[in-house]
Amino acid sequence: MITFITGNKHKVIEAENIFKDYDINLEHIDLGYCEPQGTLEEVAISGAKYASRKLNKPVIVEDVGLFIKALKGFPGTYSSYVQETLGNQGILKLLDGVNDRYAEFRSVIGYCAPNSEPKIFLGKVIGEIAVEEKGDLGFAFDPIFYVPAEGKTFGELTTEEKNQFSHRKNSLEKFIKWYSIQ
Ligand code: ITT
Repeated sequence: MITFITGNKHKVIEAENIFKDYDINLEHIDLGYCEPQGTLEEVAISGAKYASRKLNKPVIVEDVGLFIKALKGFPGTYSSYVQETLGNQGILKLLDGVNDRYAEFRSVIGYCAPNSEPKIFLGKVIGEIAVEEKGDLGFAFDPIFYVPAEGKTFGELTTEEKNQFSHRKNSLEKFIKWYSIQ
């Protein structure tokens, strides 16, 4: 049994859909942990270590950032705050008239068991910031994250479709591969 520590129910739905193909039981607890300001990796390491000690169970946590090239990687590690303040419309305004719309989602999974040190797994997906919001599936930045190969935003993809190649799929799959041979 692995416990996924998150306050985001959309992450849980996606993770459950990814884990269902494997023989690993996943439970979910919203523990709330203090996130230090730092890289995605630092946040995942400290969160996983804290939660595994606190619950005395093996846990995973996930820290995500949207990195927009034309904004020099912003909002990156500030993604949560920016989603709550500027929102998608604010990001579209910042990119008004900008041609290079390259962006990446990065997901870092931190895993830790009570008596060991944390490990991290990075997954990415590349795409572009759309010129307008599209789709009402997914959550947060999904309606403005356009995937050229699909011709759609994440907001227009079902959970199953997004889970074929998302940042979360890639980080969780790396974790699952490693975990399965422990
Ligand atoms: P935790 O409790 O797991 O920390 P959170 O929602 O605070 O949940 P993050 O800090 O990892 O998650 O995410 C930073 C921001 O990016 C936040 O606003 C998320 O809603 C958003 N986000 C994360 N994954 C996303 C995805 O797959 N699609 C769109 N937005 C996403």
